[in-house]
Amino acid sequence: MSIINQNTDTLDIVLPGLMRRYTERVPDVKKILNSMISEGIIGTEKDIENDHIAFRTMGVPRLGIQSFEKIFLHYGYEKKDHYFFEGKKLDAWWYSPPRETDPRIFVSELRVGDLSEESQRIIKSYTDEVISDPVDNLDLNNGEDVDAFLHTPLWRTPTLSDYLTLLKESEYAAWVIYNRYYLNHFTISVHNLPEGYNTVSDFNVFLEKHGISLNTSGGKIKTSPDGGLIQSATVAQMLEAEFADGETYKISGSYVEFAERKVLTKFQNLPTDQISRKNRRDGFEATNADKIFESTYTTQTGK
Ligand code: OOG
Ligand code: NI
Repeated sequence: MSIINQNTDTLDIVLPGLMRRYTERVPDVKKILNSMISEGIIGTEKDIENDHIAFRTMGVPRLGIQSFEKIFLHYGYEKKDHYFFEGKKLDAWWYSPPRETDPRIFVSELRVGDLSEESQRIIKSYTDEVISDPVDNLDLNNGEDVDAFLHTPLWRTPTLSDYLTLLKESEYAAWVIYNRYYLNHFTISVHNLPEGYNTVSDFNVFLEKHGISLNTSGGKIKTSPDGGLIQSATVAQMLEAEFADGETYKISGSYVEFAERKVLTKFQNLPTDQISRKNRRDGFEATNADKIFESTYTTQTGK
């Protein structure tokens, strides 16, 4: 077996593992998929094209993107463009997949050093428990180990008071201190769906008809300046979270995103049945992403 095949075989364990736990945590996923099936938009869940998945990380030594990305680089993902979110104090990169059928990956990282002394002290009190880069101690060829790693806490359960202090300064920081590497969202590609559902605008109508709440930050439809990437997202599902000492509190979990990628101008004359992923607008867009991050923010979840 070639190295490439071995690595994508492992990816075929890791990706379904992520989707399984995410689907359990986010009831909107099943609700949307079941509504798509009952309305005849798709035959089965397998007909869904997953445009991308996303993760959030803490930018501290031994963790953050430099650690996390080693997992997916090993499976043949390729690091692409960088995005910077000044107001939210975040960096992000996207990764293109080894196969056209795999989702892209979007990974962001909190610029912890840009936060107040107090928030930095709180974050480090947790992340300092990680004394060596955990990905270096992982057998990346063992899909079950990687799956377990992505769903095992790297630091102790936070206290509610630390969570609430972080929430005031950075909603992203509070999200990661509790949710860690849990999948932040998966993304349904809408452009290959049947007429009436194949634009974000039409798909949003379908979602709202089925009682799904959409992120309204910057408007429900987020469009890139070049017009080629159109996105929308649900408001994150709330979870009853258990904090240290058994205290419970409702916090944001994960959400679902929708993406429409337009055919690039130079492929405009291709017959529809010959259009594949490489003929469409690729990558991400910082102005869209900036608003999509807010799907987990209290300004959206508290509406
Ligand atoms: C990621 C938000 C950005 C996109 O597709 O631009 C994003 C996040 O909420 O962590 O998903
Ligand atoms: Ni996204």
